[in-house]
Amino acid sequence: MFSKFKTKMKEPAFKKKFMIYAAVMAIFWLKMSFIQGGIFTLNIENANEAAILAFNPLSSIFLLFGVGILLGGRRGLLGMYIIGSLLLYVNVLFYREYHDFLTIPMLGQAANLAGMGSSITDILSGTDIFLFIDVFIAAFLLFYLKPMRFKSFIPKRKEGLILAVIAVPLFLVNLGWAQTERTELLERAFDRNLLVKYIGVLNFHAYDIVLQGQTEAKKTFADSNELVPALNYLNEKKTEPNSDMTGVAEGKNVIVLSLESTQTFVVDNKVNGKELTPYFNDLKEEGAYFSNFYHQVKQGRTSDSEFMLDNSLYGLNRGAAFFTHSGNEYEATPEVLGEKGYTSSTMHANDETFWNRNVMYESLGYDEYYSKKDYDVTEEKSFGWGYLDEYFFSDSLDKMKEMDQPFYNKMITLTNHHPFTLPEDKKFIEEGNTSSETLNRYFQTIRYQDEALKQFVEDFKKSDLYDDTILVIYGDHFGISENHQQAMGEYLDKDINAYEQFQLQRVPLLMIGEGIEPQEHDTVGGQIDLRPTIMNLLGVKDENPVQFGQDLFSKDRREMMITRDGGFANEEYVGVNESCFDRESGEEVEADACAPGFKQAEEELALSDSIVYGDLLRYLDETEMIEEKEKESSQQNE
Ligand code: GP9
Ligand code: MN
Repeated sequence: MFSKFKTKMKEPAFKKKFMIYAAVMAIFWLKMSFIQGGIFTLNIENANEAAILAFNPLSSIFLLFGVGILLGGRRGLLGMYIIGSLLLYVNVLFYREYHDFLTIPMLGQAANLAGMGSSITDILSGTDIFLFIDVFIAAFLLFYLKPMRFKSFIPKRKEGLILAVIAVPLFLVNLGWAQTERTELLERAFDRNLLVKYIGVLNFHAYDIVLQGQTEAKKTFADSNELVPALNYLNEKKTEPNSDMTGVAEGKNVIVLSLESTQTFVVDNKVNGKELTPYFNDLKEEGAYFSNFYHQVKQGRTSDSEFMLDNSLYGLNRGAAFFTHSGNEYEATPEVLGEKGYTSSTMHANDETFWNRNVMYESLGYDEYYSKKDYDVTEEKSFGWGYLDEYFFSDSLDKMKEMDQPFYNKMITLTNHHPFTLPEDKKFIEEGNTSSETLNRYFQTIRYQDEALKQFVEDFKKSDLYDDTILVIYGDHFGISENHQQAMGEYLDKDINAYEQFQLQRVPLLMIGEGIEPQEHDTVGGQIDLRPTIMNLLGVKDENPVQFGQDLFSKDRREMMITRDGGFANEEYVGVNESCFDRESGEEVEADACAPGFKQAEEELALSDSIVYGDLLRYLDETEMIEEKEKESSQQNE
């Protein structure tokens, strides 16, 4: 094929035609590269990323122009050039205003766009006209250039098809290359800025359309009957919360503090003879501390833990519900508490688009979202992922002091995030000395976080808020992955088998406040249980029946924690990857012993998925009405 191409290139007419194609594509590529590299701020971190950014427009250009030619020859090509240019320009405008990229669910969010409408004159710039000069050049090249002995440029359908087909390998190369920087880029889909950086803004739109199509299809085929199995299951498994704890914190503020990548193994543990969390170790004596509490997140990481906290529904096995199902109807904690007079807010000093939080928090009913732009983020006060925790904490406390009470406020720390790096003067202990650099540094960032926590809790105790507030602190997920098993084994001085790896998924949970007795609890639970536990402390009757968690203080709770990949821990066993272990001793036992646990895990996860994929909470009122009527008629019959 290549030799055929070479002979064709010798024909002057073909050569000129080829050059026109190349020139039209090149000017579009130049413009797109300028927009992606010069107008969007995508934080290009190294030469590899810069090269990916330069390469990623190519596949979309081949596809766009190929389809244009297929549909309408030369006119089609120019038509697609104009459409592509307009799409880029809309993104430029949207980005200027929101620092974000348009998605289909966002198009449906009239408020966002209305907000943009009011400020449209502010975001238009006179120099934007330069972003369209190339359109005229393209039109000239396509329609008015009459090279010698070459009347006009007439693209053939076959050429359109070839261009469109070439787009496929170009995209695959792009994706493979991008995955050298970020694994599972499309599956994890955590941030639009990252996606655009790696696959380009036009491919991002194509990806968004596919994602939306899948979501819509599942939703469209769902109906209210599908809610019934979940309601029956939850009804059957229902346990009453601990009545002694009901309302002990009635009317109080709630601060939920999510500690980044904080695992239970650091609690009461040392490195080089120094405690890793000296402050937390003492603090936990002041409240209810749960030592068998697990994170239950999957690809959605922090956002999955937030999803469970606020909905008591499981995150998804693939992708992040925050990203894929932000358009669902939810009846989440902020909304339920809002009906009881609470104001709600969430604080996290990262980009507001990360994990699609700016969109999802609205769906969950948060009144306020304080993100990076609301903090005094300067270079001196930042490192690694951004704003250092100590400053995040102090700014946040100031904000809370001004809030309308009672409030429900979630804070999410950032510094103790992979790759666990710190400025020299924030390293309060020596690095560890295991074979993993990551783990060695993790000890230092954990220690730093503990110091920041100390400053926060001590200031909070001195503030007027303290008496009227309960504080719930939990770890969002693991920081040290399975890849560092060997080093973990060196540190903990034991062999890290499947059981130990499972037990390492425990994260600390501590609840402090008047009425919460200081005590260590060993009940087996997870993030799914946070909402019912908090609601019971507040004495709020949560009318949403679709919750998979149970009150952690309940005396007859089920002692069961299900991980997103179908593993579980219950009172007796730990079931993981078809193996079964005695939970206390860690000895492997007959697989049969775990069969009921695995079965329940599978059933429960499938039911939770059916709710999220089918957007079934939108039928909640309808189903409840039917149930009410059934109840009434059965009472009348009696
Ligand atoms: C980013 C922070 C970290 O905003 O939540 O995300 P993670 O990678 O931990 O999910
Ligand atoms: Mn996290």
